[in-house]
Amino acid sequence: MEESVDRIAEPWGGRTPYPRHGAWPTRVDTHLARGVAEHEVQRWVQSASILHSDGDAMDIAVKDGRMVGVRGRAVDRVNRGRLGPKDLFAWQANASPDRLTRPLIRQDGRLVETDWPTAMDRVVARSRELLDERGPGSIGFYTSGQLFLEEYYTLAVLARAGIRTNHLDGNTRLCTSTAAEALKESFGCDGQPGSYDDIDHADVIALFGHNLAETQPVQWMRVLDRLEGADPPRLVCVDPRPTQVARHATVHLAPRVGTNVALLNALLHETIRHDRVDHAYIEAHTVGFEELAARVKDCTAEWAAAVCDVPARLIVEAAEVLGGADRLLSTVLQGVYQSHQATAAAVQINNLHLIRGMLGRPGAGVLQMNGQPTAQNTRECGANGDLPGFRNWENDEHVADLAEVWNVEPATIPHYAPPTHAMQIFRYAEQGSVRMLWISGTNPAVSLPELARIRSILSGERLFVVVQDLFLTETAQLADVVLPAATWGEKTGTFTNADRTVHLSDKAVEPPGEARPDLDIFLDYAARMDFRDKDGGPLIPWHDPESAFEAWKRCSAGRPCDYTGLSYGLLRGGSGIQWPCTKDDPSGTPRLYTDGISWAHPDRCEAYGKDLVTGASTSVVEYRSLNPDGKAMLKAAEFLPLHEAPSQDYPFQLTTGRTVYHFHTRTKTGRAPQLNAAAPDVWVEISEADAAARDLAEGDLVEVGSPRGSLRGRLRVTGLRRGTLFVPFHYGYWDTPAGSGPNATVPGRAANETTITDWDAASKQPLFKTAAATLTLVEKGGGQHSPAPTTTASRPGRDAGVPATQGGPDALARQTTDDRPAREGGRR
Ligand SMILES: Nc1nc2c(c(=O)[nH]1)N[C@H]1C(S)=C(S)[C@@H](COP(=O)(O)OP(=O)(O)OC[C@H]3O[C@@H](n4cnc5c(=O)[nH]c(N)nc54)[C@H](O)[C@@H]3O)O[C@H]1N2
Ligand SMILES: Nc1nc2c(c(=O)[nH]1)N[C@H]1C(S)=C(S)[C@@H](COP(=O)(O)OP(=O)(O)OC[C@H]3O[C@@H](n4cnc5c(=O)[nH]c(N)nc54)[C@H](O)[C@@H]3O)O[C@H]1N2
Ligand SMILES: [Mo]
Repeated sequence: MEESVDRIAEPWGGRTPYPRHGAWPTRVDTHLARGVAEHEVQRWVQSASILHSDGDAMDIAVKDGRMVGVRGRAVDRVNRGRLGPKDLFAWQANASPDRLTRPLIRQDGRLVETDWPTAMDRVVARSRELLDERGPGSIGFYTSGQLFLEEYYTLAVLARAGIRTNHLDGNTRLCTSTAAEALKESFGCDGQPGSYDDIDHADVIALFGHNLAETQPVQWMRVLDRLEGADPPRLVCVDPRPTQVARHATVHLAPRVGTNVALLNALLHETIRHDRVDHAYIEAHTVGFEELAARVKDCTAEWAAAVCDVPARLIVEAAEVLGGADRLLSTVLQGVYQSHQATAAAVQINNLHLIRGMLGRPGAGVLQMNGQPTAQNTRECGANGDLPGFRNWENDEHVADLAEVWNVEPATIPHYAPPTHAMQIFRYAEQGSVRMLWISGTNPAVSLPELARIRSILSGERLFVVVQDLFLTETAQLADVVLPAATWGEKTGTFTNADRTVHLSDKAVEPPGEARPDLDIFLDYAARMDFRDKDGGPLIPWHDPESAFEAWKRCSAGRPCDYTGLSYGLLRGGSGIQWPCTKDDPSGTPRLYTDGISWAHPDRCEAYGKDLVTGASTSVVEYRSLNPDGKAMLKAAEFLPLHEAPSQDYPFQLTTGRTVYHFHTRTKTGRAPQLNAAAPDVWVEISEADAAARDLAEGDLVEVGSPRGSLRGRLRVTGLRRGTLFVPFHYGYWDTPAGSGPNATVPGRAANETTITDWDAASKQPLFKTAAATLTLVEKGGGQHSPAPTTTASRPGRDAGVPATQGGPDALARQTTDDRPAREGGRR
């Protein structure tokens, strides 16, 4: 069957219901530029989306050397042909006239165009000067979760063994460092236990601080399809906002922001009290149960109800649903990772699964989610605060093994202290010990907390800033050198989604002007710096994406993220494949820990763990005595008061996040007309009760203030919990308002003007979700509406008279489904 659907008005498209344990039917979504017919497409080039961590596989339509559309790949395990609104429309940004086409350097205070040799010479000259005068610790790299595996690996080698600096991290610090930390704390090692296929088999799906509907819309389609099929799952949603997930939940808990640990401790209390635990699993595979049981002994539903401000009866009900599940799937994301006690809370969700034995079986699994499309690769390649291949920086054998792969002396690789985390790298830049910061694929002048501080650090005289991006972003405008990068669709490489599925993305079109793939830029720099291995050969002998991938395979061999069975050839044509993938099992691995816990042994683990409250490191000696046999670790945590609680002066709790139509700082989605029109400007969400109490209404212009700064936006009154405000963080200075040209600026609307410089003790992830704030009326709306979409969590309350969000003719996408009834599936 074929249908045309306005995918702005209907972000999730039509339903293809299927039964529990059934196979998710295919539905192929296609969008082509207006005026282009399908038979005119000259080539379809294989790729996957890089606008979230789902890994939606798609083919890029090419005509006359230009991208003209996209089509979902029916053969792929992740999406079976479906695409979300961003997947369908954001490719248009590649051809934006705002793309950087030549390098820029700062001259007499202004950025001026130059050629590549001049720009690179400047970067190399400053690097050499700093290495001579101040040593490797004066150079830092801040990268992304949006480049390709081959690029991160190259960057990790050049930074760690070329420059020999410890200051290399990704914006994954803001995104999934808590996911990685929680997995290390519980399982001794990073690596996603579950699989998206668990959605097919679960009878209960619990989403903790995860707005799946808007942030991985294709997996939400899968949940919706199951909800309409036979034997549907029950959903438990923990989120202060009335998200689509909350609206479909059997139990929706809307706790006070920052109280996840209290709520989870009560859920664990109820689970243990009713003995809904798997004693055999606990005995065989875990340590620490007694301590956990003791810690949550007094955490009754009534106690948590008071802390979290949710009815005790709902907590009991949620515990019954979770405890009664035959196959429980939980997902966790930023409502946990960017909130108070992030790691402690994420670990309690692992604990719930471990004590219930809900792991390593179809439908029973945990997804400690990723956010960014390639964040998994930043982590596994060691372009974040870890060593490549999940090697333990405190274990000399792991360092020696890495040194062998790179043919360098172990002492070459800095491992005197943990790799420096991003918040600390910026602190060093602020203090002046880091003098050069190379920023690739991220826009910290909008995405880091407390922007006034970030702007001042980046624009300071002392710091030499290199920015590698597609556009002249808010960050690039503060740089000393700007390097124009080629991106998705213009370069080849691989990346891995949140359930370990590796996809290949082939080059479809030429990059604009002189823009170059990030890999080429890093390779060029390494060659100019003349980095050598211990025998005098080039430190980085590879020269293109495929040879970089082959080099990474050697580094991953025998590690948890083993890629040795994969190749570009194997990844072309069919579905993406889940690591670990070895020559013996080239079909990949659906789930980890199917057969017990495999990477927690003291000799094998990636980390010895931390105290969840203070972040203090556990020593190897302590680890060996706690966990000599390498089992999963049940780590308990007590609830602690918020760092910044509402007060008389700042009565609201401000939380921030996303909408379905935009990606981050909108450098791509803001340049796709359908997406931009659906959510063109910032807004402020408030609850009906708070609006009524302050005589505020839809469309009023308000100012939200915190001790750090303020922003202005129009109000949207929703079913949000009272005492809370929500602001999307997508809107920086950059804008394209009609008639004012591509680089018009709108100051004072970024959420991060207000957020706090503070982070989780264990994962070092910043707390974007919990700031205390004021709200003041600037002017009444006078009949205006806020620009917030009506299709999502920002749906207006009763009688607001807001026109429905629609896309019109340019937002139509074709949806092709199979008419045969859904089949019974295998239990993979
Ligand atoms: N459309 C879209 N999709 C994206 C992205 C995007 O920018 N746009 N970005 C991608 C990336 S990098 C990421 S990291 C993911 C993020 O994906 P999500 O984590 O799903 O997105 P957020 O909106 O940041 O936060 C999720 C929810 O956390 C809730 N929350 C806030 N504070 C708390 C709290 O204290 N407790 C609980 N339980 N919940 C709380 C918020 O109400 C919000 O609905 O999305 C990915 N997908
Ligand atoms: N208040 C608040 N702040 C937040 C969050 C929140 O929920 N609330 N979420 C945090 C999270 S989870 C994340 S992931 C971050 C995201 O924050 P950022 O990473 O800063 O956001 P993006 O807009 O994705 O920035 C990516 C940049 O890379 C560029 N780019 C894209 N593709 C390529 C490429 O192939 N090569 C190169 N060189 N550049 C490329 C884009 O043009 C863009 O400028 O924001 C964090 N900040
Ligand atoms: Mo993220």
